[in-house]
Amino acid sequence: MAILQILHFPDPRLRTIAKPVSVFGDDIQRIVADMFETMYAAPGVGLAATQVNIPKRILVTDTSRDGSDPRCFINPQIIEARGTEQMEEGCLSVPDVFETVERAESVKVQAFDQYGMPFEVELDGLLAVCVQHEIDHLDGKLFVDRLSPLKRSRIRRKFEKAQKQAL
Ligand code: GNR
Ligand code: NI
Repeated sequence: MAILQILHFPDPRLRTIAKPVSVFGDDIQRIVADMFETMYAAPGVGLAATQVNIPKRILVTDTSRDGSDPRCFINPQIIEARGTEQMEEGCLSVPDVFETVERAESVKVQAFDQYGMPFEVELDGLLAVCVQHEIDHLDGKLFVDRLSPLKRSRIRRKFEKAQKQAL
């Protein structure tokens, strides 16, 4: 297992649209194991493969806070969405920024597990928000894209400045 490096906004690789997984083999299981290790180490409640520069439609979550609810969604699709909810979100690719985002309150998701087994699940609360946030990553979107243009450009300037100073 390995802890993978997480890309930071505004890295253009975060804009990649991830490709579906078609073969479920050892390489996918290794990616999933590394993603769990990376998410727990961060720590975060979710991680999309795009964030660790793997352009495949894989996401992992654990919203339990004690490591008791690991979930893996491969090729996830939202087949039903209900209600709206505002929640304060953060992102491991946009460190130290927390802003309120509006999303569906509950979602029904169809996906495959890491062994290629299809499943369907209805989610609400933080887990529903988290899965929508991760699916956005797989589509090259970030939660800052859902904020006002003014807020987004302020955040972008802050990160560009920080990156220049790090050189
Ligand atoms: O750790 C995370 N917390 C979080 C809080 C509210 C809504 C979404 C998230 S996901 C985030 C980890 C992350 O960046 N996943 O892509
Ligand atoms: Ni994120």
